[in-house]
Amino acid sequence: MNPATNNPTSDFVVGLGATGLSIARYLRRNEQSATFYDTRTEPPGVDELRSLLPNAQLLLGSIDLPDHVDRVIASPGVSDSHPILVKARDTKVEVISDIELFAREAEAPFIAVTGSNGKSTVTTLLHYMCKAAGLDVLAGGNLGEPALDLLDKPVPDIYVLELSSFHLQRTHELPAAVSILLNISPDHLDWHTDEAEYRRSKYRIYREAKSAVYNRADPKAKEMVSPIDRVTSFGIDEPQDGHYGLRVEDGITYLARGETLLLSTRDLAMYGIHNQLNALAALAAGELAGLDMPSMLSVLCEFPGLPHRMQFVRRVAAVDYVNDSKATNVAAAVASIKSVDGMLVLIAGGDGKGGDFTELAPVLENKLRAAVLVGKDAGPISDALDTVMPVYFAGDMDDAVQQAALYAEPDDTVLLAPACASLDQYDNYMARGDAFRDAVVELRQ
Ligand code: UMA
Ligand code: ADP
Repeated sequence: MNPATNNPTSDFVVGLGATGLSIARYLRRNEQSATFYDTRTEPPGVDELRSLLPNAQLLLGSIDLPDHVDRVIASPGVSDSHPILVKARDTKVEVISDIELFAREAEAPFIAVTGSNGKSTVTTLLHYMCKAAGLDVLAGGNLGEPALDLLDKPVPDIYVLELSSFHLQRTHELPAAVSILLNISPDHLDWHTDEAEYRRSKYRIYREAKSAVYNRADPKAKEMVSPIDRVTSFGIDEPQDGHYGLRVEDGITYLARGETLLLSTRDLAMYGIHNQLNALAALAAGELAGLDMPSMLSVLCEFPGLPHRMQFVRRVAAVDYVNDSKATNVAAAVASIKSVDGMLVLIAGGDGKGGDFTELAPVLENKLRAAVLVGKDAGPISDALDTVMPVYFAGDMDDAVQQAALYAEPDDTVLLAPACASLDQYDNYMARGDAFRDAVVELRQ
């Protein structure tokens, strides 16, 4: 027992953001404390930590891992290459995520959702589907509300957790009732050592799953779920018995389970093929969680998608303006470009996180009226688009939208799908999407 913290183990919490504060609340509920640390000298959350745990030790800036530490609980934003975490690993100190603590303590089953893209959409669909089926449900994790804060509420029938690769990398036990891996494409290569490590962290979601949903297009996922008793696949092809996919009958595309047609994609309230896949994955997971089909389908008919994901903003001078600010990596931008019919003016750019922009050019072939690029990685994106010119540069979002309006022709779409994180110019993707919307609202008809 460390007398300074009242803990049976001497915990060292890294990060004073949303996760760090949720860990502080969790420790306080358990009448424990810890040493808190943030790599920044002026992090957020200091005042809240002081009021939650007045006696907790707080260390800031560049320091060495103290000798007495026997467990590190690390916030997702801090990568394993940070010297504190390197030292922890080298000295065999356990490093865990907040999700590991959640999984150890949760008294209700949980559904775990990951993937490079579509996580928030599927987590939210499952949240609403559970509700529609009459279950008491709480959702959180990467979606917004930190997982440990969910434990401070009355125990529900089920939890739905959105998990990032950062979470999964440091989660060793995850006995999810249902685990879902939607897709994997390169992302967060500024956090992970390389793409292989990023992929490995995603597949960790299946390790202790009681049942699993996998994407048929990913052979590695199929291999990873093979030890699990109850597995269901989803994909855009025709599904075999008991699995989910798309079927076309009389020219109409349907979401289907085996040979059973469930819902015409025209009745799906969300937009784009990627959202058809998200809907299929949610249905597969909902079935494994015991939800009834009519409740699940009613949600698919009503849920229009989350803000900043293929969100229609306004039609000006016969041009549609669509906000997909949450397309923060190349694969997401590819999915949103594919879901636009006709010609488009693309607004892209920001912090590319080490992503490879060359995949944008093929999907923009014969579809790009013009690209308007902003932010830190406008240059590399421009290089990658040299086969599908024209490309223009803009200083900020107002400039980008005004230029886009000049280049767009009637019936085109102006699409904000940045293929990059927003953090070089905005607090987050929502602020970027809001800036786009505000600029569009200013346009004259
Ligand atoms: N930071 C430091 N030093 C520290 C701690 C943090 O510089 O000691 C920086 C990080 O590098 C990062 C920022 O502070 O830029 C926030 O990091 P954090 O780990 O404190 O983040 P939280 O505020 O706890 O928010 C985290 C998730 N953020 C990240 O994974 C970066 C949130 O997901 C999540 O909603 C929240 O926990 C609650 O679970 C956001 C996110 O961007 C939406 N996630 C990534 C994504 O979706 O692409 C994975
Ligand atoms: P995440 O939480 O994984 O970031 P979201 O549901 O918030 O995912 O969607 C983010 C963006 O990813 C969307 O705006 C869209 O551009 C893209 N997207 C969503 N679902 C998929 C999918 N299944 N496949 C590819 N891209 C997708």
